[in-house]
Amino acid sequence: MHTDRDTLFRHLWDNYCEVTPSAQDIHRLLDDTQGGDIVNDHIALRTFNLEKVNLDKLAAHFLALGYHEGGDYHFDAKKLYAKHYQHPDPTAPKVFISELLVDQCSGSLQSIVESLVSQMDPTAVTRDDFLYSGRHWDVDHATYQTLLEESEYAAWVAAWGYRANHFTVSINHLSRFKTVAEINQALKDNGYRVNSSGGEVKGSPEELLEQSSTMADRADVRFKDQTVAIPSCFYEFARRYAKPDGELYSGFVAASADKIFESTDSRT
Ligand code: OOG
Ligand code: NI
Repeated sequence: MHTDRDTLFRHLWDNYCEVTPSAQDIHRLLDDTQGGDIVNDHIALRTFNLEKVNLDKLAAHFLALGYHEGGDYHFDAKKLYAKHYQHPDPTAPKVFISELLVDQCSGSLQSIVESLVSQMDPTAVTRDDFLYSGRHWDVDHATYQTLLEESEYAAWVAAWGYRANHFTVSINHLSRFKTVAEINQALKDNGYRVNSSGGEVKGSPEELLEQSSTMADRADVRFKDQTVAIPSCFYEFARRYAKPDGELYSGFVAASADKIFESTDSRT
């Protein structure tokens, strides 16, 4: 298990940037105009709810670093369940981990996912590098397409495996950009696509969280039979508001998260 949080997040960031060149460019765009450091609000990870690799197995890496469980979230239509984790150190990025409820999916999806996960070394999930170790199975492009028809999320995890699905800039810590709308405008001015599912700004001050995200980059995946460019990872922006007690809200908003999941869906 990791003993050093900064090292883990540095590895996660480097691994994420390998398939998300726009994140580095946007990071630079924000840096250039601020002259300061970018603070990460949160990262997100995805998995299947099979015993070998479920949400709790991923969460264990963060619990070992002193994180504790925050809220939990249900996404019935997408057959997903998620929990968030936060650290007593307020500068530590929060972590949003979701899992596909495989048992609620079709028999064919269940057997595909089970056969992928069965290829995995059972000790891999506890290794220090697991959270940025990518795919532990061989999968052909046709199988990816079959999964895509039923669950874009399942197809994404099958193709990419274990890695940060996105990093999220804390708008609260930026100096020039103050609102999600301003960031969205700057992104569009620079040629990026903003996820517009449910509106470009997700959430509201009343919900204590406003968010937006880019549509995922595309990067090459080496499938068993061929190499194909598919949606990889995206960049997100979050602005948090204070609760009545004066502390910034630290949870997530399920209705917004539901739409942010679609940032890897090139069909929308
Ligand atoms: C997570 C989507 C939800 C948020 O901030 O609400 C999310 C994902 O796409 O894996 O990131
Ligand atoms: Ni997010």
